[in-house]
Amino acid sequence: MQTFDLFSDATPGQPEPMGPRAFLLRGFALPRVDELLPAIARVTDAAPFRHMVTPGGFTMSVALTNCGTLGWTTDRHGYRYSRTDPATGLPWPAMPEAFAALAREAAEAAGFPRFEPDACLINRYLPGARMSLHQDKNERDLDAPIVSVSLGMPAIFLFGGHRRSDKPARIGLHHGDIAVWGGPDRLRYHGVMPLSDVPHPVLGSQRINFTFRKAG
Ligand code: MD3
Ligand code: FE
Repeated sequence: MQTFDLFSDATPGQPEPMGPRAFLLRGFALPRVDELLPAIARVTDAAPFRHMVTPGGFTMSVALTNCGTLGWTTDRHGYRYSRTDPATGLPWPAMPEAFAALAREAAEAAGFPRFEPDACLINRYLPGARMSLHQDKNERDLDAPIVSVSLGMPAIFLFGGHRRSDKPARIGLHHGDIAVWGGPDRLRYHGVMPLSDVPHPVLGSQRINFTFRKAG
């Protein structure tokens, strides 16, 4: 069953600019949620969420998995993209067609036509989980945008500048929102504030974010 929020009968809003080539597409994923949730379940049945360790030796509060040709991983040796799940040695699950189509449409709406992601990182936040300020720079093709889909509980996204010391803006990300970053905004520092427990009617006490990239 599809559930709707107060604004779901409004025509989709214009992309909201967050930077020169960074846009927030409020509610863009809502018409697809009924396809996305079973697709996520198929991925996580084959490659369950797990907490990885950073090169500095900290266990991440966010649990993650991947689908697509390449998956993002971290361990004591560093961050990298891998064709296989380190837990099983098997290839990551294929990227569901519903995922790839949504990522392409969102990128196009934000001015990045012909986006063909080969990696989809799926992050799961439970209450208290956070992501400290960082840059995403393990991808070979830094000209391709990043597309991020938020589902479940809301989060406060921190959108910084090109130096770690630049004071970040705080942006609320809600169920169904998609953000797209490219060009000069691609390497901006960003993070997520510790998640408050405001259970979502469908997903409960969790936030799921999936991020599409061209990594190879
Ligand atoms: C902004 N994930 O997995 S959305 C990550 O909500 C990550 O799980 C967050 O940061 C999350 O690396 C934030 C994705 C995102 C990705 C790349 C960006 C935001 C970005 C690059 C530049 C600016
Ligand atoms: Fe990131």
